[in-house]
Amino acid sequence: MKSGFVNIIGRPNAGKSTLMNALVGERMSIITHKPQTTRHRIMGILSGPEFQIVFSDTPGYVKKPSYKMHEAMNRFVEGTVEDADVMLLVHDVTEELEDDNPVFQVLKDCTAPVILVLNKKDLVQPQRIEDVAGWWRKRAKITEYTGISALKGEGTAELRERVLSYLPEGPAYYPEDQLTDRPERFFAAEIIREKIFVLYDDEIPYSCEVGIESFQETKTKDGVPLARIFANIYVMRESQKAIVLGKQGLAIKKLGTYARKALEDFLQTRVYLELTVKVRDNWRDDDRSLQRMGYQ
Ligand SMILES: Nc1nc2c(ncn2[C@@H]2O[C@H](COP(=O)(O)OP(=O)(O)OP(=O)(O)O)[C@@H](O)[C@H]2O)c(=O)[nH]1
Ligand SMILES: [Mg+2]
Repeated sequence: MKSGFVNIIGRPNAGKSTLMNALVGERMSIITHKPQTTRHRIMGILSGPEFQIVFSDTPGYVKKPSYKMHEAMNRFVEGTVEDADVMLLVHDVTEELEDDNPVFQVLKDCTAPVILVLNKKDLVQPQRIEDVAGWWRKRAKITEYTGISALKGEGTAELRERVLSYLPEGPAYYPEDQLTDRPERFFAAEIIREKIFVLYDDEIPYSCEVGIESFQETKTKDGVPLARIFANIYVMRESQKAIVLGKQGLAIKKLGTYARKALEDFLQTRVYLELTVKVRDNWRDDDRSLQRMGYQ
Protein backbone atom coordinates (compact mmCIF):
# COMPACT_ATOMS: atom_id res chain seq x y z
CA MET A 1 0.00 0.00 0.00
CA LYS A 2 1.26 3.46 -0.95
CA SER A 3 -0.22 6.65 0.38
CA GLY A 4 0.56 10.31 0.75
CA PHE A 5 -0.29 13.96 0.43
CA VAL A 6 -0.03 15.71 -2.90
CA ASN A 7 -0.44 19.45 -2.81
CA ILE A 8 -1.38 21.48 -5.85
CA ILE A 9 -0.11 25.04 -5.94
CA GLY A 10 0.38 27.81 -8.49
CA ARG A 11 -0.73 31.26 -9.55
CA PRO A 12 -4.43 32.16 -9.84
CA ASN A 13 -6.21 30.72 -12.89
CA ALA A 14 -3.43 28.22 -13.72
CA GLY A 15 -5.93 25.35 -13.72
CA LYS A 16 -5.27 23.84 -10.27
CA SER A 17 -8.90 23.07 -9.53
CA THR A 18 -9.48 21.66 -13.00
CA LEU A 19 -6.46 19.43 -12.45
CA MET A 20 -7.54 18.22 -9.03
CA ASN A 21 -10.99 17.36 -10.32
CA ALA A 22 -9.45 15.51 -13.26
CA LEU A 23 -7.05 13.56 -11.04
CA VAL A 24 -9.73 12.61 -8.54
CA GLY A 25 -12.34 12.03 -11.23
CA GLU A 26 -15.01 14.04 -9.42
CA ARG A 27 -16.38 17.54 -9.75
CA MET A 28 -15.23 18.85 -6.45
CA SER A 29 -13.50 22.22 -6.57
CA ILE A 30 -15.34 24.99 -8.34
CA ILE A 31 -13.83 26.29 -11.57
CA THR A 32 -14.41 29.60 -13.31
CA HIS A 33 -12.58 31.62 -15.93
CA LYS A 34 -11.91 34.35 -13.35
CA PRO A 35 -8.73 34.32 -11.21
CA GLN A 36 -8.91 33.78 -7.44
CA THR A 37 -11.88 31.45 -7.63
CA THR A 38 -10.62 29.03 -4.99
CA ARG A 39 -10.24 30.53 -1.51
CA HIS A 40 -9.60 27.50 0.68
CA ARG A 41 -7.52 24.39 0.83
CA ILE A 42 -9.79 21.58 -0.33
CA MET A 43 -8.95 17.90 -0.18
CA GLY A 44 -9.75 15.42 -2.90
CA ILE A 45 -9.09 11.81 -1.97
CA LEU A 46 -8.38 9.14 -4.57
CA SER A 47 -8.39 5.57 -3.27
CA GLY A 48 -7.43 2.43 -5.14
CA PRO A 49 -6.78 -1.16 -4.11
CA GLU A 50 -3.12 -0.45 -3.41
CA PHE A 51 -2.93 3.29 -2.90
CA GLN A 52 -4.52 6.38 -1.47
CA ILE A 53 -3.61 9.83 -2.75
CA VAL A 54 -4.80 12.80 -0.75
CA PHE A 55 -4.72 15.78 -3.10
CA SER A 56 -5.08 19.35 -1.86
CA ASP A 57 -6.35 22.06 -4.13
CA THR A 58 -5.31 25.52 -2.95
CA PRO A 59 -6.05 29.15 -3.75
CA GLY A 60 -3.91 30.80 -6.40
CA TYR A 61 -0.92 32.43 -4.75
CA VAL A 62 -1.53 36.17 -4.72
CA LYS A 63 1.46 38.36 -5.50
CA LYS A 64 0.47 41.43 -3.52
CA PRO A 65 -2.23 40.72 -0.95
CA SER A 66 -4.71 43.61 -0.96
CA TYR A 67 -6.74 42.57 2.05
CA LYS A 68 -6.70 40.10 4.91
CA MET A 69 -8.61 37.45 2.99
CA HIS A 70 -5.72 37.40 0.47
CA GLU A 71 -3.26 36.95 3.31
CA ALA A 72 -5.30 34.02 4.59
CA MET A 73 -5.41 32.49 1.10
CA ASN A 74 -1.64 32.79 0.81
CA ARG A 75 -1.19 31.20 4.22
CA PHE A 76 -3.20 28.18 3.06
CA VAL A 77 -0.72 27.80 0.21
CA GLU A 78 2.35 28.28 2.39
CA GLY A 79 0.99 25.61 4.77
CA THR A 80 1.05 23.00 2.01
CA VAL A 81 4.85 22.98 1.89
CA GLU A 82 5.10 21.38 5.31
CA ASP A 83 2.94 18.32 4.74
CA ALA A 84 3.57 17.48 1.08
CA ASP A 85 4.89 14.14 -0.08
CA VAL A 86 4.76 15.54 -3.59
CA MET A 87 4.17 19.07 -4.84
CA LEU A 88 2.38 19.74 -8.09
CA LEU A 89 3.38 23.19 -9.28
CA VAL A 90 0.84 24.18 -11.90
CA HIS A 91 1.78 26.78 -14.47
CA ASP A 92 -0.39 28.10 -17.30
CA VAL A 93 1.86 27.96 -20.38
CA THR A 94 -0.01 30.82 -22.04
CA GLU A 95 0.98 33.16 -19.22
CA GLU A 96 3.95 35.45 -19.34
CA LEU A 97 6.97 34.23 -17.41
CA GLU A 98 7.51 36.45 -14.40
CA ASP A 99 10.88 36.69 -12.71
CA ASP A 100 9.09 37.95 -9.60
CA ASN A 101 6.67 35.01 -9.49
CA PRO A 102 5.83 34.78 -5.76
CA VAL A 103 5.62 30.99 -5.96
CA PHE A 104 9.45 30.86 -5.94
CA GLN A 105 9.34 32.03 -2.36
CA VAL A 106 6.96 29.25 -1.35
CA LEU A 107 9.07 26.60 -3.07
CA LYS A 108 12.26 27.66 -1.34
CA ASP A 109 11.21 25.83 1.82
CA CYS A 110 9.97 22.75 0.00
CA THR A 111 11.81 19.48 0.53
CA ALA A 112 9.32 17.23 -1.30
CA PRO A 113 9.77 16.40 -4.98
CA VAL A 114 8.24 19.08 -7.20
CA ILE A 115 6.53 18.11 -10.43
CA LEU A 116 6.17 21.13 -12.69
CA VAL A 117 2.81 20.73 -14.42
CA LEU A 118 2.72 22.84 -17.56
CA ASN A 119 -0.99 23.17 -18.12
CA LYS A 120 -3.13 24.32 -21.05
CA LYS A 121 -0.83 22.68 -23.58
CA ASP A 122 -3.84 22.53 -25.89
CA LEU A 123 -3.35 26.28 -26.46
CA VAL A 124 0.34 26.31 -27.48
CA GLN A 125 2.89 24.71 -29.80
CA PRO A 126 4.92 21.82 -28.27
CA GLN A 127 8.09 23.93 -28.36
CA ARG A 128 6.55 26.35 -25.88
CA ILE A 129 6.38 23.55 -23.28
CA GLU A 130 10.11 22.90 -23.63
CA ASP A 131 10.94 26.60 -23.45
CA VAL A 132 8.83 27.19 -20.35
CA ALA A 133 10.23 24.08 -18.65
CA GLY A 134 13.77 25.31 -19.32
CA TRP A 135 12.91 28.69 -17.87
CA TRP A 136 11.53 27.15 -14.65
CA ARG A 137 14.40 24.72 -14.21
CA LYS A 138 16.84 27.62 -14.14
CA ARG A 139 14.90 29.28 -11.34
CA ALA A 140 13.49 26.60 -9.06
CA LYS A 141 14.26 23.09 -7.89
CA ILE A 142 12.09 21.08 -10.26
CA THR A 143 12.25 17.28 -9.99
CA GLU A 144 10.50 16.65 -13.30
CA TYR A 145 8.05 18.33 -15.61
CA THR A 146 5.16 17.39 -17.82
CA GLY A 147 2.90 19.17 -20.29
CA ILE A 148 -0.80 18.46 -19.85
CA SER A 149 -4.25 19.74 -20.60
CA ALA A 150 -6.28 19.40 -17.42
CA LEU A 151 -9.34 20.60 -19.30
CA LYS A 152 -9.10 17.90 -21.95
CA GLY A 153 -7.71 15.27 -19.61
CA GLU A 154 -4.56 14.93 -21.72
CA GLY A 155 -1.60 13.70 -19.71
CA THR A 156 -3.49 13.49 -16.42
CA ALA A 157 -3.50 9.68 -16.16
CA GLU A 158 0.27 9.65 -16.80
CA LEU A 159 0.72 12.36 -14.19
CA ARG A 160 -1.20 10.28 -11.65
CA GLU A 161 1.23 7.40 -12.30
CA ARG A 162 4.23 9.69 -11.84
CA VAL A 163 2.76 10.95 -8.56
CA LEU A 164 2.28 7.39 -7.35
CA SER A 165 5.90 6.56 -8.09
CA TYR A 166 7.01 9.14 -5.49
CA LEU A 167 4.63 8.12 -2.71
CA PRO A 168 5.98 6.22 0.29
CA GLU A 169 4.61 2.95 1.59
CA GLY A 170 1.90 3.73 4.06
CA PRO A 171 -1.64 3.08 5.23
CA ALA A 172 -4.84 4.65 3.93
CA TYR A 173 -5.49 7.77 5.98
CA TYR A 174 -9.19 7.96 5.15
CA PRO A 175 -11.97 5.43 4.58
CA GLU A 176 -11.93 4.16 1.01
CA ASP A 177 -15.26 5.77 0.09
CA GLN A 178 -14.42 9.21 1.47
CA LEU A 179 -13.86 11.79 -1.26
CA THR A 180 -13.02 14.91 0.71
CA ASP A 181 -12.59 16.43 4.15
CA ARG A 182 -15.37 18.96 3.63
CA PRO A 183 -19.05 18.54 4.43
CA GLU A 184 -21.77 18.80 1.80
CA ARG A 185 -22.75 22.28 2.93
CA PHE A 186 -19.28 23.59 2.15
CA PHE A 187 -19.71 22.47 -1.45
CA ALA A 188 -23.24 23.88 -1.53
CA ALA A 189 -21.83 27.29 -0.59
CA GLU A 190 -19.04 26.91 -3.16
CA ILE A 191 -21.51 26.08 -5.92
CA ILE A 192 -23.48 29.24 -5.17
CA ARG A 193 -20.25 31.23 -5.14
CA GLU A 194 -19.29 29.74 -8.50
CA LYS A 195 -22.52 31.08 -9.99
CA ILE A 196 -21.82 34.51 -8.48
CA PHE A 197 -18.42 34.44 -10.25
CA VAL A 198 -20.10 33.52 -13.50
CA LEU A 199 -23.02 35.96 -13.40
CA TYR A 200 -21.58 39.14 -11.89
CA ASP A 201 -18.77 41.38 -13.07
CA ASP A 202 -16.10 43.67 -11.74
CA GLU A 203 -15.59 43.61 -8.00
CA ILE A 204 -18.79 41.77 -7.08
CA PRO A 205 -17.44 38.17 -7.16
CA TYR A 206 -14.52 39.28 -5.01
CA SER A 207 -16.78 41.08 -2.54
CA CYS A 208 -19.15 38.18 -1.92
CA GLU A 209 -18.97 35.27 0.46
CA VAL A 210 -21.61 32.58 0.81
CA GLY A 211 -22.66 30.98 4.07
CA ILE A 212 -25.19 28.18 4.46
CA GLU A 213 -27.73 29.15 7.11
CA SER A 214 -29.52 25.80 7.05
CA PHE A 215 -29.44 22.62 4.99
CA GLN A 216 -32.22 20.14 5.55
CA GLU A 217 -32.87 16.90 3.75
CA THR A 218 -36.62 16.41 3.66
CA LYS A 219 -39.30 15.06 1.33
CA THR A 220 -41.97 16.77 -0.74
CA LYS A 221 -45.66 16.04 -0.10
CA ASP A 222 -45.35 13.28 -2.69
CA GLY A 223 -42.41 11.71 -0.92
CA VAL A 224 -39.73 12.92 -3.36
CA PRO A 225 -36.39 13.68 -1.63
CA LEU A 226 -35.79 17.41 -1.34
CA ALA A 227 -32.92 19.46 0.04
CA ARG A 228 -34.04 22.75 1.58
CA ILE A 229 -31.13 25.15 1.54
CA PHE A 230 -31.13 28.64 3.03
CA ALA A 231 -28.00 30.55 2.14
CA ASN A 232 -26.69 34.01 2.92
CA ILE A 233 -24.66 36.05 0.49
CA TYR A 234 -22.45 38.46 2.38
CA VAL A 235 -21.40 41.64 0.62
CA MET A 236 -19.13 44.36 1.93
CA ARG A 237 -21.32 47.42 1.33
CA GLU A 238 -24.94 48.45 0.88
CA SER A 239 -24.27 49.49 -2.76
CA GLN A 240 -23.12 45.94 -3.57
CA LYS A 241 -26.29 44.52 -2.11
CA ALA A 242 -28.29 46.53 -4.65
CA ILE A 243 -26.15 45.13 -7.48
CA VAL A 244 -26.48 41.53 -6.32
CA LEU A 245 -30.26 41.91 -6.05
CA GLY A 246 -30.54 43.73 -9.38
CA LYS A 247 -33.49 45.74 -10.71
CA GLN A 248 -36.68 44.31 -9.27
CA GLY A 249 -34.65 41.44 -7.89
CA LEU A 250 -34.03 40.06 -11.36
CA ALA A 251 -30.32 39.41 -10.91
CA ILE A 252 -30.66 37.38 -7.75
CA LYS A 253 -33.56 35.48 -9.26
CA LYS A 254 -31.31 34.41 -12.11
CA LEU A 255 -28.56 33.51 -9.65
CA GLY A 256 -31.04 31.43 -7.66
CA THR A 257 -32.13 29.52 -10.74
CA TYR A 258 -28.56 28.81 -11.89
CA ALA A 259 -27.41 27.82 -8.42
CA ARG A 260 -30.43 25.61 -7.75
CA LYS A 261 -29.87 23.68 -10.97
CA ALA A 262 -26.18 23.19 -10.18
CA LEU A 263 -27.02 22.09 -6.64
CA GLU A 264 -29.56 19.58 -7.94
CA ASP A 265 -26.88 18.22 -10.22
CA PHE A 266 -24.36 17.96 -7.42
CA LEU A 267 -26.68 16.56 -4.76
CA GLN A 268 -28.67 14.38 -7.16
CA THR A 269 -31.90 15.47 -5.51
CA ARG A 270 -34.48 18.22 -5.87
CA VAL A 271 -33.50 21.47 -4.22
CA TYR A 272 -35.43 24.36 -2.73
CA LEU A 273 -33.03 27.30 -2.46
CA GLU A 274 -33.54 30.59 -0.70
CA LEU A 275 -30.88 33.31 -0.97
CA THR A 276 -30.61 36.32 1.34
CA VAL A 277 -28.16 39.16 0.79
CA LYS A 278 -26.60 40.63 3.91
CA VAL A 279 -24.08 43.39 4.40
CA ARG A 280 -21.16 42.45 6.58
CA ASP A 281 -19.10 45.61 6.66
CA ASN A 282 -15.83 45.20 4.84
CA TRP A 283 -15.70 41.50 5.79
CA ARG A 284 -12.57 40.79 3.71
CA ASP A 285 -10.52 42.82 6.14
CA ASP A 286 -12.32 41.96 9.35
CA ASP A 287 -10.69 39.32 11.55
CA ARG A 288 -13.91 38.26 13.23
CA SER A 289 -15.79 37.83 9.97
CA LEU A 290 -12.89 35.96 8.41
CA GLN A 291 -12.73 33.67 11.39
CA ARG A 292 -16.44 32.91 11.19
CA MET A 293 -16.06 32.24 7.47
CA GLY A 294 -13.27 29.74 8.06
CA TYR A 295 -10.29 31.77 6.88
CA GLN A 296 -8.46 31.93 10.17
N1 LIG B 1 -7.61 25.71 -22.59
C1 LIG B 1 -7.48 25.24 -21.36
N2 LIG B 1 -8.11 25.86 -20.35
C2 LIG B 1 -7.95 25.34 -19.10
C3 LIG B 1 -7.18 24.19 -18.83
N3 LIG B 1 -7.22 23.94 -17.51
C4 LIG B 1 -8.00 24.89 -16.96
N4 LIG B 1 -8.46 25.74 -17.91
C5 LIG B 1 -9.34 26.91 -17.73
O1 LIG B 1 -8.65 27.87 -16.95
C6 LIG B 1 -9.59 28.58 -16.12
C7 LIG B 1 -9.15 28.49 -14.67
O2 LIG B 1 -9.26 27.16 -14.23
P1 LIG B 1 -9.27 26.79 -12.68
O3 LIG B 1 -9.17 25.32 -12.57
O4 LIG B 1 -10.41 27.47 -11.99
O5 LIG B 1 -7.91 27.47 -12.22
P2 LIG B 1 -7.33 27.62 -10.73
O6 LIG B 1 -5.84 27.52 -10.85
O7 LIG B 1 -8.00 26.67 -9.83
O8 LIG B 1 -7.75 29.12 -10.42
P3 LIG B 1 -7.90 29.83 -8.96
O9 LIG B 1 -8.77 28.98 -8.11
O10 LIG B 1 -8.54 31.13 -9.31
O11 LIG B 1 -6.52 30.00 -8.44
C8 LIG B 1 -10.95 27.94 -16.37
O12 LIG B 1 -11.64 28.74 -17.32
C9 LIG B 1 -10.59 26.58 -16.94
O13 LIG B 1 -11.58 26.04 -17.78
C10 LIG B 1 -6.54 23.55 -19.95
O14 LIG B 1 -5.85 22.54 -19.85
N5 LIG B 1 -6.72 24.13 -21.19
MG1 LIG C 1 -9.10 26.99 -8.13
